[in-house]
Amino acid sequence: HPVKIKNALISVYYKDGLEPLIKQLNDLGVTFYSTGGTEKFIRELGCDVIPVEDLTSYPSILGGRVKTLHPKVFGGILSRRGLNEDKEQITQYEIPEIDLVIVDLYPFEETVKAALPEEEIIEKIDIGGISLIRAAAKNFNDVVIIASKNDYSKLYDILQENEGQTLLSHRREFAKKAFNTSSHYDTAIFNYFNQTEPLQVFKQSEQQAKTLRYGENPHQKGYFYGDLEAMFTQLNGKELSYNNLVDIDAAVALIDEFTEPTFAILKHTNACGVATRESLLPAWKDALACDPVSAFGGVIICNGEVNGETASEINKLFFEVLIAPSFSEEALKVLTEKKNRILLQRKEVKLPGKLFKTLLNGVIEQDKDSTIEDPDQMNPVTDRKPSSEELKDLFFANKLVKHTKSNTIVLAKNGQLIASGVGQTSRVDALKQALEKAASFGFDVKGSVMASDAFFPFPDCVEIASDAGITAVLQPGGSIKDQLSVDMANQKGISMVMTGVRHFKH
Ligand code: 93A
Repeated sequence: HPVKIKNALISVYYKDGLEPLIKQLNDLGVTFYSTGGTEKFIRELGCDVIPVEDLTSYPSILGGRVKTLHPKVFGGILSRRGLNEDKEQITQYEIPEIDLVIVDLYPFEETVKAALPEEEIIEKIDIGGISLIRAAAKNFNDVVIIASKNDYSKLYDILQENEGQTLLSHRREFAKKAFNTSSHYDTAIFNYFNQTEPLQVFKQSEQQAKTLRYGENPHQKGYFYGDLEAMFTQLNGKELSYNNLVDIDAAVALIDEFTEPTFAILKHTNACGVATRESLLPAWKDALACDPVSAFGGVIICNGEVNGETASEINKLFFEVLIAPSFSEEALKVLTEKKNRILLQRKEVKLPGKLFKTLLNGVIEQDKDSTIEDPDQMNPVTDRKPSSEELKDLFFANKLVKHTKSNTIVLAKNGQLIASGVGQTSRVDALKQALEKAASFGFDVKGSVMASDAFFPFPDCVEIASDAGITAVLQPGGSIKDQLSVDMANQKGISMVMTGVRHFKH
C-alpha cells in the first residue's frame, strides 16, 4: 500500500547532501522532528522543525547519550497502523505516528581508523540512531527508513515519481538496506573489541594510524601505525603504499650493514643489485649491472649524498623509491622531473629492536637479527684458507644473505653482488638459480664467493659451486653432516669458513 509521509524524524551525523530531500519533504507538507545538530541544520534551510525534546519532554541528557531513546519517539515508529490496539494506545499517550526516519550514524569506523583514544571511540558507538534504524526497518509495512546518507537521493527520486508516496516494495527494500547498515555497524564494533594486543598498543600510542591506499593488493585495506615523518622527509612523489613501506623497511635494514659507499636495489624486499665502491657513482653503476631487468621499478637506497652526476645515471632507470641521507641541489633538480617518483631523505633515528608478526589467532614477537659476523670470526675449516680479498667478499655476501629471503645463496665478487637465489625450497635450487642468473647477465662466476644463510645438509652445494669456479664458501655450519661439505671443499681445493651464526629470513 502507498504511504504518504506526514511526520519524519531526522537525526543525521553528516548533514551534507540532505538539503534537497528536506526541501522536497517540506513542500510535501511533512512535519519534521529532529535532534540538536540536525534540527539547527533544518531550521537554517528555512523549514519548521520540532525539537525531539519537545516531543519527549526531556532534554538531551548524559552528554547526548540519551536523545531519542523514548517511548514517545519509538511508539510513533513501531505502532502498527492497521492494529486498533496500537492506534488506541498511541492516541492515549499522545504519540505522533512517524512515517519516515532518516538516520546517519555516528562514524564509529572512521573514529577507530583515526586511532583516537578509546574513550572517544566508545562515545562513537551510536545507540539511539541504531535503535531508530532497527525500529523503523522492523515496521517497514508503514514506515520508510533511510539509514545512510547514500540513500537520500534514492528517496528523493521515489517521492518525485510517486506523487510524494512510497510503495511497500520501496519500504521493504529500504528496510533490507537498513539492516545491512546496522549489521555492518555492529560488526565494526565487534572487530574493534576483538583486536589483539600489539595492534592496540600501536593504536593507543601517540601516533595516528595512516590509512594507506590499500594493503598488499587493491582488495585489501591497509594502515600504517608509526611516525614516518620522524624517519624521512619525502622530497618528491606519490604517497607511500603498503608495498613501498615493506620494501623501504627491507632497504633500510640492508644498507645499515654497510659503512663504505654502497648502493642497493631491492625488489619485493630482496636485493637484486648491491655494490660497495670507493664512491657512490661506481657503486650505483655496479649495483645496476648486477640485474638491470629486476631493477626496473625497484626500491633504491644508498648511504651517502646523491650528487648530480649519480642522479643523472639513476635517472635513466624507471624506479619506484630512492632513499638517501641527502641529495645535492643538482641531484634534486634531475630527480624531481618526474612527479610520481618517491624520493626520501633519511633522518638519523634509532629503530625499535623488536619484530612482530600476526599469525593464527595471535602475534609472534622476536628480537631483530642485529648481529653480523666480522671477518675475524670467520673460522676457516678447510686446508685452503681464504685470501684477504675472498674474506672481504665473504663478509660482504654474508650481509646480503642475512637480508634475503630463505633459502638463499649469494654469489659475490669484488664487493658486488653477482647473483642470488632467493626464497627457494631447497638450497640446491637457490644455488642453481644464482648460477643461472649470473650467466644470463654475462657474469663469469670464476673466483667469486658463495654465502649461504643456513648450513648445507649435504655436500651437493659445495660440489656444484666449486665446479662452477667458486673459490670460497661461507656458511654457519651446524649440520650433522658438516664434515661431508668440508671434505668436498678440500677435495676440490676451495676454502670454506663457518660463522656459527645462522641468518634465516622467512
Ligand atoms: O548518543 S546516542 O546513541 N543517543 C541517542 O539517543 C541518539 N539519537 C540519535 N546517539 C543518538 N543519535 C545520533 O545522533 C544519530 O544516529 C546521529 O548520528 C546523531 C545526530 O545528532 P545531531 O542531530 O545532534 O547532530
